[in-house]
Amino acid sequence: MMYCDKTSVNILSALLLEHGIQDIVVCPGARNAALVHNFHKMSLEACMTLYPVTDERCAAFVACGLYYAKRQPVAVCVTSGTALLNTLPAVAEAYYQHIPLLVISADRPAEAIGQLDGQTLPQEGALMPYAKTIVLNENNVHWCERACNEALLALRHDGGCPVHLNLPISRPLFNFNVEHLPTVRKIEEFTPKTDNETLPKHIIERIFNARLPLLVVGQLFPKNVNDTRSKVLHSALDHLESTDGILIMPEIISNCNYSYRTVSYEYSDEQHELKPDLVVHIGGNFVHKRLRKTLREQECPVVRIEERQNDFPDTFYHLDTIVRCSLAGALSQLANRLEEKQDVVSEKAYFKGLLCKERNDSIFCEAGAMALVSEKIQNKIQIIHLGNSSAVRQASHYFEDGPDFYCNRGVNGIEGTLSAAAGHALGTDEQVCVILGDLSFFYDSNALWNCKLGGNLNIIMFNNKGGGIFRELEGLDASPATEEYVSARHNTFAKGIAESYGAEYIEATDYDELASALDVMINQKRSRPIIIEITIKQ
Ligand SMILES: Cc1ncc(C[n+]2csc(CCOP(=O)(O)OP(=O)(O)O)c2C)c(N)n1
Repeated sequence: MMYCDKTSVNILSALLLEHGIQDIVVCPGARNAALVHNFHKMSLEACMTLYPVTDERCAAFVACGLYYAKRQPVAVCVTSGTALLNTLPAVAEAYYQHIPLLVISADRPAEAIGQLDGQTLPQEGALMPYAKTIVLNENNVHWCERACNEALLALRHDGGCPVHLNLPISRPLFNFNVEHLPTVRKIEEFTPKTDNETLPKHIIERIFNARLPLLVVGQLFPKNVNDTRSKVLHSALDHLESTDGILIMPEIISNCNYSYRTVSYEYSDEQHELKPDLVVHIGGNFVHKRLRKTLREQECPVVRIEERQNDFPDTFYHLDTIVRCSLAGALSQLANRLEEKQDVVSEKAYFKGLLCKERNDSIFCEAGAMALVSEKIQNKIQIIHLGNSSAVRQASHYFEDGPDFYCNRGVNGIEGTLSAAAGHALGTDEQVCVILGDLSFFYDSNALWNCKLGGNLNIIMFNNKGGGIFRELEGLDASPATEEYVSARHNTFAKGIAESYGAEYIEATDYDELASALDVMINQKRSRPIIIEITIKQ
């Protein structure tokens, strides 16, 4: 007997075994037949026990009963439509009794939902609020591995809970011609029992024994006097950096003092392959695409240190362990254990050598203007908000570490950059500077409609008459819609807005004007915000 030919079903089957699921209650149906077929084959090979139950409402309660007897996570597999809804009473019961009940539902592919197909209803979220849905993609191996692991590990969260795994399965449904289940990536999860425990010993030893361990740092808050957590976290990172026992690659918005490396990586020679043998991943959103791409392409295992209970970021596609513990604690623990590694020292030297911050003064361009802005305000203004799109990218090429960098990078929206900076300026007596593009500025210009704003809000807007980032995207220039509809080209200026809201306004159209505008911004006291509009010819 062979396995079915569905990638998602075969990955799930293999991971059920890896995670030790031994009991599955199965219900009849065509859409879930490939699942039931695989489970049947696995039961014949004595890997698991199948319990056929026709009524899905009973089936899910039978699964609860199996848990009472065995105290091991248990699964129920149902077909699409109301079959899934009928598991809801047992799922609610499982929720309140902390029963690790995995509901595996087969589904129609997304295009069939709402199209009057048989046995079809929206299945995602159907068991909420008692069980969250994790959806698989039929053919995407990375997605299936991550999602199956996430679901199987989530069963043990909160002392045990129900989880819903939904598998869209398309026709043909009944090809059984695959000889072996695939070799799958099992992800391990560690949650220390007490707050004082952090990384498990074997993870520390893996990092210690790696030739070139790489710590990739996404967005982190800068240190702040009112925030002990960030202070402790950054001093742990600095301590770790001083060991030379791990190569740290942070971004400008990680607010670490070695962020040049990530941007230097963009300049690095194709011949210079960064080949870590272990990646440790911390922090939030990551801006630089080249490093992310490299790590996705390499077969290098990733350990994620995650403070949240439910997040499961497999950003680099090779997650093999997720440790849910205090980040600062974990990094301090590592810093105390790690020792200098030759490969780390030479990679650090390589990236330092790549630093290139020269600007070409012959044409007034965004890069040159950003270089001048960074030169002028670097040591004068401590709090800098960066707009999404080009601002955060350009800034990381020119600013040195030192200021506190903020960015609405959680979801990269352009709508609230100015408002967040305005809020920051309202909450502090220090100077706050926000650097952003024109669409971001005009979108959020209502932020200035606030009579409480004082002279500590400094706005530097790059007006390139539209979403400049779209002009850089390879291939998009082939579309005649790009300028008018994608970049949203416009001819709007901030002068009138500044007048309406009582802000000071200076336009800069070349380097000299920009330099003197920045001098005014830095040196003159004022009672209302200032806007420098850098107009770049397109
Ligand atoms: C709320 C929201 N709408 C749309 C987008 C999609 N988007 C990403 S970048 C961008 C253009 C931003 O233009 P601008 O602020 O002028 O910066 P530039 O691209 O010129 O650097 C847009 C519209 C978004 N990120 N957020």
